[in-house]
Amino acid sequence: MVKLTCASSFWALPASIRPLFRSPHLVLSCRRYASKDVSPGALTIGGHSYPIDSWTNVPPNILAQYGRKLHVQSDHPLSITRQLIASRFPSFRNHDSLPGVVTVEQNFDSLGFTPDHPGRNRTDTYYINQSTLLRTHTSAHEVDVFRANESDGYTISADVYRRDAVDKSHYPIFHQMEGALTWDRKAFASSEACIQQITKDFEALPKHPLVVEDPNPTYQPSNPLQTQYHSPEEAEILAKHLKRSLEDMVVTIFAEADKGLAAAGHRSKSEDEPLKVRWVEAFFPHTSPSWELEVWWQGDWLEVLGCGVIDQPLLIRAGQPDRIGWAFGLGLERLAMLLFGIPDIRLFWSTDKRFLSQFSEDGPIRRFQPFSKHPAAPRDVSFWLPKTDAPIITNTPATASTAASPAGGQPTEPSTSDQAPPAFHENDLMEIARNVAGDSVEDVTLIDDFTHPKKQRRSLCYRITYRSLERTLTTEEANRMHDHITRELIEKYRVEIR
Ligand code: FA5
Ligand code: MG
Repeated sequence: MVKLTCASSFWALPASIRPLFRSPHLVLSCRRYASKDVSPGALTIGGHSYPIDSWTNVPPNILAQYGRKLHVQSDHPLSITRQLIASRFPSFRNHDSLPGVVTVEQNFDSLGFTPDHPGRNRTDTYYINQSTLLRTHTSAHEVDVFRANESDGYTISADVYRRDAVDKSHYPIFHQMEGALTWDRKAFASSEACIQQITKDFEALPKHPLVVEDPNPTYQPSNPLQTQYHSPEEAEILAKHLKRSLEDMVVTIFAEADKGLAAAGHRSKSEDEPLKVRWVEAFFPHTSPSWELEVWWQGDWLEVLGCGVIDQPLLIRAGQPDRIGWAFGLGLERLAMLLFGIPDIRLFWSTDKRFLSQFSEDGPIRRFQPFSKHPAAPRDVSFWLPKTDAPIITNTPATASTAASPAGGQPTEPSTSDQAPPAFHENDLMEIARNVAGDSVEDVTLIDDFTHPKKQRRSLCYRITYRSLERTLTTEEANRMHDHITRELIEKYRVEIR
C-alpha cells in the first residue's frame, strides 16, 4: 500500500504525479498548511516517506507492484533461477533484500555515469523526487557492498525498474542478479603472484564443451584497457576468468533444462538445436573492457547479461584501491525464460495457480506447459504530432546491445535533459498502455512513421496488441482500453488522430 500526503489542491501538484490520485492503491491524506513554501506532498514506499517534487514520475501501477520480491518467493521460477545461478558461485556472499529506493548518487554518480548520460532522463527512469529513484539496476549497490568488504565474491539479486518497451521480453519491473569477484593485490608479494593466483583459479573452473563466438581481442580502442590501473596481463586473466565463469553458468542452466526434458521423456533441447552463445563488446561506465553475452533463442540473439573488468576508480571510491576484479549483471527473467521455456515476461507476475503450481524448488526443472491460449486483439492508433522543434523519440532499440539504457549502453549519445523536454517519447506511450491496460497489453510496436512532405507534419502509427494471459478479452474490453489510451495521448500530447 502506498500512502500519499498532500498540501493544498490536486492542481498544485506537478502534472506527472496527478494520476497517482486516481489509484485505488493509494491512501490520500490531505492537510492544509499556512505557508506556501511547504513541500507539495510525500509518497510512502516500503514504510518510508519521501517528498515529491517536479521530478516525480513514478506511476501508481509501478508502486502497486513494489515489494512483491518475486526473486525470493518460494517455488517461483525467478527464485529457482536465482538459486541455480548462485550455486555456481558457492563462495560468494548473497544479498537478496536490499531496498529498491536508492539515491541518484548510488544509481548513477557512484558508478561514474556522466552528468549527461541519457539513462538519467525522466523518460527512462522512475524518479521519486530529484535525488531519489527506483533503482534501474543492481549495480546501484556495488560501491556500498565493495565498501563493506565482507567477501571476495558477492551476488546481489533484486527487483529493478525502468521505463522501457512493452513486448514479450520487456517489463517495467524486472529482476537482476549482480555478481562480482575481486582479488586483493596487497595479499600477494608481487603483481605477478596475484596474476598467478587468478590463473590458478581460472584453471580450477569447470571446463565446458560449448562453442563460443568471441571474435574480438580482450581490449582495443573501442573497448579500452584501463592503462593507468591495469597491466595487459591483469586485464587478460580477469577477462578469461570472468568469461569462463559466466559460460559455465549458462551451460549449467541449459544442462538443467535438458535434464528436466529428459525426465519428462522429451528430446533434449540440445538435440534439436545445440546451444549457441556469443560475446559482444559493450559499454558500461562502471567496467572496462566490457561485454554482453547473448544466447540464440527463438531464431534471434537474446542478450542475457552485461559484464566487464571493474572500473578501478569505482573501487578506489569504495575504499578498495588494491582490489582488482570483474562484475556482471544479468536479467533473471531472461534466463528463467530460457530455463523453463516461459514465452512471455508477464507470466512471472501471475498469481494464477495454473502458472505457479508448475514450479518446485525440490523437483527437476520442468518445461512450462501453457495452460491457455487466448486470441490477440490488435488495435492501431495513428496520429499527427503537433508541429514542434522539440525532440520526438521513437523506435527506441530496447533490445539492441548498443542502445543507451538506464544502466549503461551507449557512451556518447547526449542526454536530452538540458534541452527542451521531448515533445513525444515512446516510453510515455508504453507507460500509458501499461497504466490503462495493465498486463492485458502484450506488445506495443511502431508500424509506421511518416512525414508529410508539404505540411512537414509527422505521423506515427503504433500497433497495440491486447491479449490477457488468463482469459479471452471481449471486443468491447479491447475497444474500451484502446479508446482510453487514445484519449490520454490526445490529452497529454495534443496529437490529432488520423
Ligand atoms: C546493466 O544493467 C548493467 N548494470 C549490468 C552490469 C553489471 C554490467 C555489472 C557490468 C558490470 P543492462 O542494461 O544491459 O546492463 O541490463 C542487464 C541485463 O538485464 C540485460 O542483459 C537483460 O538480461 C536484462 N534486462 C535489461 N532490460 C530489461 C527489461 N526491460 N526486461 C527484462 N530484462 C531486462
Ligand atoms: Mg544491455
